[in-house]
Amino acid sequence: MPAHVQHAVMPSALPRALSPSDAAAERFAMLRSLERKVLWLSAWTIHHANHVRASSDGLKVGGHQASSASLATLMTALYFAVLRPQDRVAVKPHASPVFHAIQYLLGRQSRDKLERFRAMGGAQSYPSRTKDADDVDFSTGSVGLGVAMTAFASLVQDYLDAKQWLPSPPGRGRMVALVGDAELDEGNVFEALLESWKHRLRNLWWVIDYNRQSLDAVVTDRLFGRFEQLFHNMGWRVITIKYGMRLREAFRRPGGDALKRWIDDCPNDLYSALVFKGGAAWREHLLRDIGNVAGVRALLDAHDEDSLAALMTNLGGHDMHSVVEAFESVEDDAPTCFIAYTIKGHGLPFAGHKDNHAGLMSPEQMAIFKRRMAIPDGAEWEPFAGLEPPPAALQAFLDEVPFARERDRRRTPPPLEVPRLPRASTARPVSTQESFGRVLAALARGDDELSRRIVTTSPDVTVSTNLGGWVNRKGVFDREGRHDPFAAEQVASMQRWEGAPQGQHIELGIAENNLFLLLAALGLSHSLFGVRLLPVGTLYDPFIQRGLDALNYACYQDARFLLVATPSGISLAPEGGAHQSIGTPMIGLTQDGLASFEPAFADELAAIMAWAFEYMQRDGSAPVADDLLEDAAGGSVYLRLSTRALQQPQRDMTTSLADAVIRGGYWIREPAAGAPLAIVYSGAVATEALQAHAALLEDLPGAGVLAVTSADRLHRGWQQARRADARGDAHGTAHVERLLAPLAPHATLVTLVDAHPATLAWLGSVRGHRVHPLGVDRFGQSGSVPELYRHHGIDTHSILQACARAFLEQ
Ligand SMILES: Cc1ncc(C[n+]2csc(CCOP(=O)(O)OP(=O)(O)O)c2C)c(N)n1
Ligand SMILES: [Mg+2]
Repeated sequence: MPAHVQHAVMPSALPRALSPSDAAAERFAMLRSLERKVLWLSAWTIHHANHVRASSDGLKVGGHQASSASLATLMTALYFAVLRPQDRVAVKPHASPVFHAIQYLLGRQSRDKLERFRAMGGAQSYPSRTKDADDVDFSTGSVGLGVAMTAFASLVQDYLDAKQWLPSPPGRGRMVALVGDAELDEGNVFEALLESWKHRLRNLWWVIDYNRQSLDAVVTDRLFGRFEQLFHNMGWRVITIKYGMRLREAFRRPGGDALKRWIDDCPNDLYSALVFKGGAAWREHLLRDIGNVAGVRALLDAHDEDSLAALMTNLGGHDMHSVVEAFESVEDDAPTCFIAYTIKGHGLPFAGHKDNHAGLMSPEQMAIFKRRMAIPDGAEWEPFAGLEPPPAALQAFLDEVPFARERDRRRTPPPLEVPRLPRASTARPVSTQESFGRVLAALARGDDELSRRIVTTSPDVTVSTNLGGWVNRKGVFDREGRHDPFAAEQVASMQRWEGAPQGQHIELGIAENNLFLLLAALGLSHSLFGVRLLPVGTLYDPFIQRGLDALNYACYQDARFLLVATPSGISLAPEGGAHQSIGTPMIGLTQDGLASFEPAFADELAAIMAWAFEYMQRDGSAPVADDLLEDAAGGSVYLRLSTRALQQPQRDMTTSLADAVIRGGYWIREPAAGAPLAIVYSGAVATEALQAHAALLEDLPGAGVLAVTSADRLHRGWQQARRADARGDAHGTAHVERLLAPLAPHATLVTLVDAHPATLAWLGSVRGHRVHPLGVDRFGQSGSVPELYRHHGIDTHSILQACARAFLEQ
């Protein structure tokens, strides 16, 4: 093991722990018993799922006994001794069985769900806020994201605290991540570290399960010194929990220094191999390397093979005293990283083996393990079977656990009312991006509850996504306040951005992962902290792809936010080929939890935004009439906007028009009954669609133009209607089915979008119409809008050509 972690900042409480009071001794006896139980239940849950429960399809069920064992001590200490109800935790994904075992012991997880681990409706493979029934704070699964999520949750907590909105008591909690050491390979962790330094984040604990193993391998020795330095550089306190009590005791004996040096110098992979091989192998290596140092031989002779193996694996992260002391040594709110030395598979037959990641104990190994745990047959799920303290004492201890003081840790504040949004229409041409900025700026001028709870954020594209007006009025959030020297020096600027605790815009660096993780945290504020926020995040549309996994992660947790992506497509024209987005509407179409829109006009956008602020707050408790889209459950919203200014229709946004816009589309030019042709467009290409239509009218007076405001919602409605059909449910017809009904059965749809043509091409399947899909499927050519539209075949001329071809084919 590397020596550079020598200056382990172990709390100085060692002597106190060695001569504990009776109460403390009792507490540790309880904690050690529970640790044993947690280890047993996690291993058994996985074993049961793989070996006892019949697999319905012959596929392996899986689960991670070794990764779970690695965290059994640390998680026992945290949940049963250290955490308080207001603390929030992201658990290393493959320690899910440990988490569920702890919840089971606290009476918050059922035996039935444990028995159905990884089965439909059972405890989830990785802790899930939305799919698990027990008390998951942050979902995990895609490594690195849960870790960073805690940083942004702490930022949200500070945001609420600065405005004195945080209910007190309980006041601020600690945001805790249980981090697999290989999770630190994920770049997003470092993006979050840097951002958390900028925001001077606090109440943040990252507990690194330093078992020196990843999935495939043992990690490089030289790596960890870098990490420790890095945390120091970012202003974190680092507490290394390296040796257990037994080892520390051995170090004080003659020969102990040499033993310590040997351990510190031992390469990670050799240490792991010896952990796996056991006592005889340790003895052989130690004798060969340091056997001639005074005292070493006697020190080794004092141990038989089992006790030598136990001594050499007595690392800090498996030593309850060391772990609890380390946690309890922290009394301030400084961000703290605990590097806990652990062994992957500790206490299991494959401990330390480099191939143990997905390793499962065989039935024979499990039988031996079960005997060692003193579990009688049939008592595998009994909470206290095989433990020394009497069940009543264990239960009494559990009843007093500080974390368990509050039973329901999820909050449900009531929704905020959404007032009428300001009219955003103008007589002059305007883009959806500009309209978005105008709606927000108008909201900022009001002082209603909605505008107080909107919080905006952007990864360094605040100005270029038109948030400037909003920020000028609402200010930038800064916990400690920050003056703008440009303003003080009276330098003329459009952006007057003082930083203040009251500010409602959170500035982020460019990393898009951070944007989505902050939206995830802001979008769970109601549930985590009891204060409802309406987060609005802006970025350039193509860079959704940079943070896509984090976006998916945010949606998976059911965080609620409004994502505004602009500019988009090739319509940004000379701004640059590298910033074009082609596939994002398909992301909008396929991303669960995200209702996606691409409006063309300002009045459509205003209707969608008003709906979005309400939709973001729904939780299924208020029914929605004719709810084919399952809108009662609510969700997040994605707006794909454009910088291209379009001539605006002069019309009233009636309730029925707004309703159609929200459902996903309306006839902006009604077709005649039995019309053989319709142009269908989405977004900024409305102008070309309408121009082509006007040119067609002479020859084809019945042709219509269908405005698609949400391909996503049209598609979803269609799918839901098909599913209802298959079930034999009486159901409403899908909106898209109704829209297309007037057309002739043999009609052609010429579809048009500044994005991949597949976005709308599926419309032909709704009623069996022929489709000519126009769109963009080549990336990166710069030019003016007319040049690019011609180049990609989405200009008026190309539409007319497609219409003409449609007739030749009919
Ligand atoms: C983003 C992502 N990539 C890959 C994986 C697959 N994976 C699951 S666990 C793991 C290794 C984890 O090692 P570590 O974090 O050290 O945890 P340990 O198993 O050692 O406890 C990998 C690569 C994943 N879950 N997420
Ligand atoms: Mg590891």
